[in-house]
Amino acid sequence: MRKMQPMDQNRLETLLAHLRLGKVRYLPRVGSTNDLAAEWLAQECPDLSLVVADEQTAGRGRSGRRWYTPPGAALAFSLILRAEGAPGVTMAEEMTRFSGLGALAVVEALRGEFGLPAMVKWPNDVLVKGRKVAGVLAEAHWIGEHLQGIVLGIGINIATQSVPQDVALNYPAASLAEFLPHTPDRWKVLQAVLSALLRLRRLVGQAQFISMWEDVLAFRGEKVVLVSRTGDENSVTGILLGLSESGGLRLRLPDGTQSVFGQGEVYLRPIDKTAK
Ligand code: BT5
Repeated sequence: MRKMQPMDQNRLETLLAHLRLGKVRYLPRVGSTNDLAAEWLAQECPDLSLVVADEQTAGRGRSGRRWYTPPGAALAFSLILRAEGAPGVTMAEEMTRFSGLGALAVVEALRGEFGLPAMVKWPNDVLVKGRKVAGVLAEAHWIGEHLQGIVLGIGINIATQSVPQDVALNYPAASLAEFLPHTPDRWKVLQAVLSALLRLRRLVGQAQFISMWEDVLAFRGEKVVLVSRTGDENSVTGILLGLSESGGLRLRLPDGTQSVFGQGEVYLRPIDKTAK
């Protein structure tokens, strides 16, 4: 196995200088990059500031679930998107789109840079060959009624040791190394994802963005179940048709009608893998 390239603050700044981000911060170890980025956002850091960590000791998924980032094996980072950096986009109303932005950027990077058949499991997971290689956590931050911005957290499994072994996972997981001849250079992955993010951010409010996202949606045309947060008895089964204008999931229900679901309500499962 190829050894992971070491990183430090200066190297990271040099590596990313051409992207013209805001401030950049590298930490060998942190609780959650999203938490640190949220503190930074509150301190008025510039738009597109970035927190990158080698290891997370309290990485988070949605609804307080855990995200594992062991040292030396994965990518964990959070990009700060200030509200004023995306004119024309009502960030508060577009949270689903921002989860999609992170997932789509990872998909584009994995396809473009590594030729991997990456897909989005709506709304926030990235799958390669049906296994989860990355997750996205978009969190909005407010002062009263004023939206300061969004922290877009992304975790990507790079080397085989990044995949948690002794814990029950909610979906089959894998690392990029399992689909490539060599473990990829995670800093190359970071550069590719950030480039895609910067490009796609400009499109996030447009119809084109939804169709790009829809094009890489996993399980399209297949029977899926949306497991309700309020319990299995409220689960919905249907054929996954695509996305709504706001990035909600469109399903054809057994009675032939169509319905749209928002990301706050449900978890998506293909019909034969209801483990999550
Ligand atoms: C996610 O949540 O998939 C969002 C993960 C976002 C992580 C990034 S890392 C940088 C930033 N800082 C943070 O603290 N978070 C963000 P969700 O869809 O809720 O999935 C969480 C579930 O994924 C867990 O309950 C586990 O079952 C599973 N899981 C945890 N770690 C994993 C890993 N490394 N690979 C695959 N699955 C994992």
